[in-house]
Amino acid sequence: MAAGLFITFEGGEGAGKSTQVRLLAERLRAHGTDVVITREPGGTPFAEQVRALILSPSVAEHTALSEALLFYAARADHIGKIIRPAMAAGRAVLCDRFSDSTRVYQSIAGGLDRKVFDALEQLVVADAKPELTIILDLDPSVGLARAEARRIDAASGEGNGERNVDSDGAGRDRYERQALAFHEKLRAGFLAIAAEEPDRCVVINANRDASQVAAEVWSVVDQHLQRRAG
Ligand code: T5A
Repeated sequence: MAAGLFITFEGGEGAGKSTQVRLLAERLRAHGTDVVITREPGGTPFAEQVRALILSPSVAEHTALSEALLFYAARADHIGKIIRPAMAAGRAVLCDRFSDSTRVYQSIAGGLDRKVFDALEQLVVADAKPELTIILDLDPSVGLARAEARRIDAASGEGNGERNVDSDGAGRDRYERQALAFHEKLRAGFLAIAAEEPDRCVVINANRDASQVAAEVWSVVDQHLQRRAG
């Protein structure tokens, strides 16, 4: 793709992706970089509609292929309307989850054939791949507890409750309701991707204060930018 910067954040539930996207954006903006913050599923009106359907606890039962096709339908719109234009304009795109989440949730943990995943990835993403992926690694029980604490804050009016649109009566979306073993599989899946693609992926220990995590994220991004410039 063209000259812009495309960084994705990946990891399990409550690992701190949205928090770190926001903190990195602040830091890049302070250095004069034009930043676009976006997320998946979502990022465009159509993709947000698909998000509401996929994450709804009341969505009818469906196959892993149907689910993957929905994620890629949303992704095609997101890439075409947001990611490619921002990259062409030389902007920095920070995306909260992207294709690695499909590979982990729908393929590694969900059973979608790897060849089907690769074919969809080639068809929809092609060269619109992130040049850097930060994987926030955290014991899933800690991440789920953080998500739970946020729900309690939102219910008591202290949080913004932004994610409740996707959730059930208890405030959890369809994936957060899965058993711990599923979440352990996700964690192993993200670590396997990082081991397979060390040039693109960096694993960061997310079991620390958000400011400590942010400092390491910045160090990784700074090194990446220096390598790129040199
Ligand atoms: N999905 C997505 C797929 O199955 N396939 C796909 O292809 C894609 C793209 C998206 C769901 O869709 C699935 C994966 C997901 O299940 P979502 O609501 O976007 O749903 O879910 P998450 O991305 O997991 O979002 P979360 O909000 O749950 O997690 P984050 O973004 O990792 O965490 P964040 O930053 O919102 O923080 C959570 C809470 O912890 C606190 C925050 O203040 C917040 O309250 N926190 C910390 N607390 C202590 N220490 C730290 N270091 C902290 N950092 C943040």
